[in-house]
Amino acid sequence: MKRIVTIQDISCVGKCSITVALPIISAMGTETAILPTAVLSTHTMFTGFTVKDLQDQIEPISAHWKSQKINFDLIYTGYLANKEQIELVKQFFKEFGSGDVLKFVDPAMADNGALYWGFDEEFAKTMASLCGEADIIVPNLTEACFMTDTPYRTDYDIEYIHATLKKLAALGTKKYVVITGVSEDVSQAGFTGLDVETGEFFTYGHDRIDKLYHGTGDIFASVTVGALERDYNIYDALKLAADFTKDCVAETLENDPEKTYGVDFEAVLPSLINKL
Ligand code: PXL
Repeated sequence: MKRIVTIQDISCVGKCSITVALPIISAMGTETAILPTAVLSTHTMFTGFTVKDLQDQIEPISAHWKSQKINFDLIYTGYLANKEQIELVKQFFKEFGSGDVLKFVDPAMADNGALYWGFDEEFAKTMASLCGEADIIVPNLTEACFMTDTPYRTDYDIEYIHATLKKLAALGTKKYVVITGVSEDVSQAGFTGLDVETGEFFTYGHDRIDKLYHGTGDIFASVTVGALERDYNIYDALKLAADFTKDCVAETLENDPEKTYGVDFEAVLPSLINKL
């Protein structure tokens, strides 16, 4: 059985990061190891949340895994709380990421034109350097803009998206750079990407649901990783992820439209598994 490791926080309530990645990737049939970087009572969009930093555990956990000859087919990183954690992940890439191991980075740090609580532009630049060491990156448009010094636009066109993808590729990502949530048909959501090796752009669009929920980027990234581990090609993996994320948003809109945290992916997970 394939085994991946995901490196991100545990938000105990919030339906994001590890509490999304672990159930989804496991249900898709891949062993999912976790390297938690922090424990928060909720994600950072709540007020008054607690945080216990676990970054002093990254090195000893890695050393133990090395001593046990544990390795991974893919390393998936999501929300990282500070620049030091990003540097520790780079070290982890060196130790566990050689050969065929895919390095998949979701630079979860911003949305809707703004950085999340606690992050600044310097953090975004450090995240950009991690993206440069990855094989696949899946920023949303806001994250892509922060990492490439591109003014964020809501009235974008495909030329702007392609230009931003080229700037992302210049960070050094080896295989695919993808901007999530944008499609060639700008009235639609989906994704647009660039195959760095061939220089070809690709895109997929579906009807846009005008409602923002937290953690949808983590759902998207997790399904993509789960599908890649089932040997889907990149386009089919991203398409599966985009459709599933849309279904999760639609489900949540029906159940609990004012929900302030993650989407109701649990209700839609069986239909994802049936599609595989
Ligand atoms: O889904 C991204 C995410 C993950 N983890 C924490 C967050 C967020 C977004 O705000 O706060 C702790």
